[in-house]
Amino acid sequence: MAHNTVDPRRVELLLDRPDTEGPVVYWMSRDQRVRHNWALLFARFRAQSMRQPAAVVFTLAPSFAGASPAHYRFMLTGLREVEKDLEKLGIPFFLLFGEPAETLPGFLDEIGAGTLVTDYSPLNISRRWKSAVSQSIVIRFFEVDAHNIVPCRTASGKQEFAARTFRPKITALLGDFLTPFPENNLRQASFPHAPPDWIRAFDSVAGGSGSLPDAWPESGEKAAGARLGTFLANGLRNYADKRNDPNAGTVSHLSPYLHFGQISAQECALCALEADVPATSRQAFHEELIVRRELSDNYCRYNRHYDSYAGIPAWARESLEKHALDARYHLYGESEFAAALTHDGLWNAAQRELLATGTIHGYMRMYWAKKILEWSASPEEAFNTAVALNDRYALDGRDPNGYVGVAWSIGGVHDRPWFERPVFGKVRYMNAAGCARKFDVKSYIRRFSS
Ligand code: FO1
Repeated sequence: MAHNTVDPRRVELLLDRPDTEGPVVYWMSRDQRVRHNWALLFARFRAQSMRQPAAVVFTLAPSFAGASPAHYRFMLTGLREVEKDLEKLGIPFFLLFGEPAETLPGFLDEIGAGTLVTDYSPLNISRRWKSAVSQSIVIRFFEVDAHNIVPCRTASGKQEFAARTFRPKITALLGDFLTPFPENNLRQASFPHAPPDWIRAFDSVAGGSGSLPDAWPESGEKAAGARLGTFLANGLRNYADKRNDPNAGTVSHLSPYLHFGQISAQECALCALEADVPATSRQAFHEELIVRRELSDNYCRYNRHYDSYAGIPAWARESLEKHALDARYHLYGESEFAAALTHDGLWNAAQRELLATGTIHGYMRMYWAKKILEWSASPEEAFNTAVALNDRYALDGRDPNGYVGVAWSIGGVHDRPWFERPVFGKVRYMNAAGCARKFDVKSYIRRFSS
């Protein structure tokens, strides 16, 4: 690939209008970073070839999928860093308040935009926003997949059944797409613009500009890069054999940065290739970072019910329905789960990890969701509870990875039928004894006891 172009398979033309003079505007949403961002690169290359300036705009939605004020504080803190880094390139950053369809068309007219570029997301809210905006603009509108290494639409044209069927399709294309990013540090002549009203932004959605929960990671592209460096130096080595041990400290802790797009998965994968670690560790990390993460985008792209019980495969739904009337020896509602008030110390520790750190260790996340299935009045209620808790408390929630995590645990998505048992039917079962075989359950419970 030439040094100043973006692979056309990464780019989808959402609105085909004649080429028009005027600034090329990147409507940033999912990929909230300046470096290693294919959508920004595409906008800049196009601007430079048309001898036009580039600009970036972010539309702040008042309520996003159950996000808490703290999630918004994390996001806005990262966006302030984006604004400063864009400043160094002479690229203005604009912040609009309210529904994109109401604010973006007027803004684009105001600055005489000639092209609109946005980044790819399979989520329904993102699709709704883009089709609404498409109705009210008359300039070319491109969507660039800046989140996936192999563009989602290229990896597969249909919903995949499992990692087993998806992995070969990804692997076959990594040669084309797992490549170094072109640099584009040319500074453009900046054009006059009012700075974003950050005070209003923090006050309106983030409950003011207070500090983040102290167990949360620091927000922003720089902190994300530092986190990657630390993980590659200390955690990646044991990633293969300690990945299922929540006490081993080998988790990358990159998922909040990947969710908010403050770091590029492609950059993480490229750096892991350079790391001096056993091949098994690198492969285990690539499996999570590339295959599993892109499989969740695939599920959300091709299954509109990705965040609901209606989306799970027929074999699982039939089996869960067959066992819907089995006795539940414990029953909890969303508020008891949220407050970690179950009878099970291990489950409560996982919920407290979620409340304190904004994430649950991968292995425990499966146990956490599967026990919600076991202790809810119905499988559908369990699904809704798990999605609601994950979206409300997880820093990396409101993300395809989170929805697929729940759908796998409760609905057998990307998994296969197991031997039938009460309540779970043929959905894979997990219990505390299984956890105890993997790691020191007592020390995990101690770590999250209050
Ligand atoms: N994206 C936006 O474009 N505007 C928002 O106001 C916004 C809020 C938000 C809050 C929490 C959160 O986890 C993500 C949020 N996002 C927002 C980014 C969001 O990750 C992506 O735009 C969607 O997930 C599409 O993938």
